[in-house]
Amino acid sequence: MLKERLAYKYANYDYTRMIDSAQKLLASTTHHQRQVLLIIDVQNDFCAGGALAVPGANAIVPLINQFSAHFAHVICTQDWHCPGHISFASSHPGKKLYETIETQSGAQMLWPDHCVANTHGAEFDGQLDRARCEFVVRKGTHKNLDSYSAFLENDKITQTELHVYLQQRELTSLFLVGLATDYCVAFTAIDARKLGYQTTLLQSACRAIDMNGSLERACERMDKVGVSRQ
Ligand code: VGL
Ligand code: ZN
Repeated sequence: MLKERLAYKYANYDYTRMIDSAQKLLASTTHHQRQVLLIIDVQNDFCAGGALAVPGANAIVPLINQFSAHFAHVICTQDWHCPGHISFASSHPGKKLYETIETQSGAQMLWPDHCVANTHGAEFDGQLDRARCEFVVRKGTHKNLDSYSAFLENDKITQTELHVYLQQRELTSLFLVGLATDYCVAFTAIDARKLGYQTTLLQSACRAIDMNGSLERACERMDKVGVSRQ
């Protein structure tokens, strides 16, 4: 009797479908939980009025804020140099802005002084919503070593904390936005692919410096290693 009653009762439940939909939900949740919005260098010096202002930088900030709301994880990077940094033209008397010099870690483009640690220029743009930012990565912090990538500095040996942070949390899928597409965004995306991350550039929320074909070259290099550009 009981068996029949139970059979009747449970006949109303379609367990296969319930398990199936639960698994789907779990799979999609898990996937979402592994996705990170990586906001590259949205700092005053790269925005309007900054020392190395990227054209159109301010226009992407509201879009980045909208993206932030939809990600389970949000991480920001900061270009963070000491005074007299090797990447500053002013540190090399006789050398001009945007000239390339040879250093121990390879070719180095010379930039205006920018993103000096603990100055206004290094702060995040005031319009950037960081309410959901869980981790900040600083790069280029060594005086004699520049870093475009948020993973590996330009000597290709020195690592930031980013890879370890992501690995420990099993965050495997990265969506990149920010500045500048052809430098820090591209270098970060390429290293991300080399380290095995699924990597997507959200191009509408990136802006480039684009000097002497640098954007086109960066896009080619990204395509070659399997960065998805959307
Ligand atoms: C960057 C040049 C120098 C960047 C940083 O964030 O793309 N570009 N330092
Ligand atoms: Zn820099």
